[in-house]
Amino acid sequence: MTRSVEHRINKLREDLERYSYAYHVLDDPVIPDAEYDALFRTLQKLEEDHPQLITPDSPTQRVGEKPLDAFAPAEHQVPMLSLGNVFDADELEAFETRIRDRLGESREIEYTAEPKIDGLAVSLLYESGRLVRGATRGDGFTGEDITENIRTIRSVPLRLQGIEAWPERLEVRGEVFMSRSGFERYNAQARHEGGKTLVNPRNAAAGALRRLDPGETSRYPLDVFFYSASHIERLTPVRTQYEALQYLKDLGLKVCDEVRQLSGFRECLEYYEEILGRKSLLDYEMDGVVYKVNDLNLQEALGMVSRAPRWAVAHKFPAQEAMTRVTGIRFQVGRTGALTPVASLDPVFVGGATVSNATLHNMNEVRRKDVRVGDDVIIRRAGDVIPEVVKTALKPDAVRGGAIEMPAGCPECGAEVVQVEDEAVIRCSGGLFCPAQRKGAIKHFASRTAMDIEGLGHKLVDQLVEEKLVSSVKDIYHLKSEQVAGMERMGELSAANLLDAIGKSRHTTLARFIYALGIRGVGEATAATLADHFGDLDHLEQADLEQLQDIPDVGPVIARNIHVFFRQPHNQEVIAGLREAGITWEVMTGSRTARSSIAGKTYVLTGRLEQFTRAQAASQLKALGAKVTGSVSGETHAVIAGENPGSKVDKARSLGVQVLTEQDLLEILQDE
Ligand code: I6G
Repeated sequence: MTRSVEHRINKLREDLERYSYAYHVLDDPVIPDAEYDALFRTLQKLEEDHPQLITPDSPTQRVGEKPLDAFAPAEHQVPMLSLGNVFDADELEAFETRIRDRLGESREIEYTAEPKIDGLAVSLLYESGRLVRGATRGDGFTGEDITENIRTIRSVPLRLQGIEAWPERLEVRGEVFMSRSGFERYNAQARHEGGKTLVNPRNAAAGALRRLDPGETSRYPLDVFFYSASHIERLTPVRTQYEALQYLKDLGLKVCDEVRQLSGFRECLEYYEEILGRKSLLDYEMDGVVYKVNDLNLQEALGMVSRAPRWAVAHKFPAQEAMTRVTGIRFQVGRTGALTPVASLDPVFVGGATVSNATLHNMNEVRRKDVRVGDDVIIRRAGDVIPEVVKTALKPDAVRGGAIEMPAGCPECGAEVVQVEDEAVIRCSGGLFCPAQRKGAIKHFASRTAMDIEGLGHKLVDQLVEEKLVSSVKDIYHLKSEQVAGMERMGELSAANLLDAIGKSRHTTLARFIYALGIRGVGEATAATLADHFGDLDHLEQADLEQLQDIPDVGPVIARNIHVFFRQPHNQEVIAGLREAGITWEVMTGSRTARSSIAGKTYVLTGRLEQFTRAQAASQLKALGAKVTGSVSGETHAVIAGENPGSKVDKARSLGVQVLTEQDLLEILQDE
């Protein structure tokens, strides 16, 4: 009896999967909805009567019953990178030129081109063909485990289709989105039922994917396109991006059908223009197109820069614009003291959201655009970036207010406002005495991509600073629950949760900690590069300007910011306080400096070198953790002698210190 039931159940599951695939992935239904529903109910009934036969990948098991308390962290096996952008034909040509130069390639480069969907990046893990995990992008290294929510998306297979043996592990990346038709249908239904309507598909998809109750997520019409895979171990090797996408399709994973193979940047431009012309006819929102070098070997040869692949780029669509009126202009003080002029606007709906504030960036822009209170203006909103005022759109008879002047004092603390020569930005000189800067630094420190202290939101930070309970980031770790519970909208439970989150943040990564310090110009990618390079904070703190500048992506300005930051007594005191409060991270033994065999050894350079100046050679050695000094002693590991070396070589010989040639130096640098 059970065997025949099992057989029926398996057959129903297979049929339902096939019908669902035809409907949700191929967009080509093969049976009427009512028939599908009837078969689904039959399966449900059989499983109800024989619960021992329920398996997690049954079509009836998409929606888990229990809401979660929180999303668990999900570490990505391969980091989720970001994409560089180009905005016009010249920038695209430059992208291609960079690739050709790097590869020394004179032939046309082949690309794949596909829409850049305006959704949320996700990473899905299949083990032996079964979906075992779904995660958000997060900071690129660790996201949130949203497996239960991903399972509710009908176009995500819970079990891969078989064309041959599945790879043991397959990690696929894609974009979750809400189709325009799904969005319209949802809103029509909501209006009909007197429920809440959604504002735009992107925010709706983001909100739906972050619901703790998968039952709630399943109410939204989410969809997905996959665009890349890693851990492919298969019989037939995949040689190109295009073949990889074909492989994903063969496994039943949904791939956008606008993907093309193209040759040279001119064909990419044609693709861009063509798809831009008909983008409103497509059922999904997109903010550009993505080109990728097709040949996977070339992708590998090109590698990455700043956590973005050199072999791919997003070509963004022009931003969306609207007209409105400026009702006021105020200056907002950021965490680095920069005063940003912000225009308050008559609210206007643009690019799927209502906008009532737009940035004017800096005083140079205010003067150049000559924006005044009362002016009609054009504003622009593009993707996730803050809306900006593009220009005035004055009527001929417009009566105008006075020109906007740079404020003499900081609107938050009254300190003098200064403009550094050659810099467009004006800054409050109050430093961390300015409450806005202090609040900004603390908010940044606690933010999700920094120390990730859940519950320490902007309003609470404002209160804690105003009540003088927190004046620097180290004070966060000395907060008492009764102090927190006394704040507005906080109770004992939320205070306990916050203290718990603060406790958890004590164990972090070096990259997050460096980023959290808020050094000007050091974003997430640079912080990760610094962590990777130095392996521990002590090495970074002690690094000199040359060592810092030698790191890819760290130019002279950022190198100076880092150098100055670690030499300020106030910052040293805060870092010491944080360490005393128990903040720890793992020392990265795999870092370039830590694993270098010359780290800690002392070298002396003398004579004229052929390949580089002595200063360049010194800084490359220092970048690997070596010391370079001017005089030879018993501590010297080796003297590197160029042409006409002089007395240092004699001294080395007399002390028994080895003397190396420029060629030896090149080999050392290459080996490391
Ligand atoms: O964010 C992305 C969107 C679309 C991507 C991407 C993509 O391909 C169609 N591809 C890569 C390689 C990355 N981000 C890093």
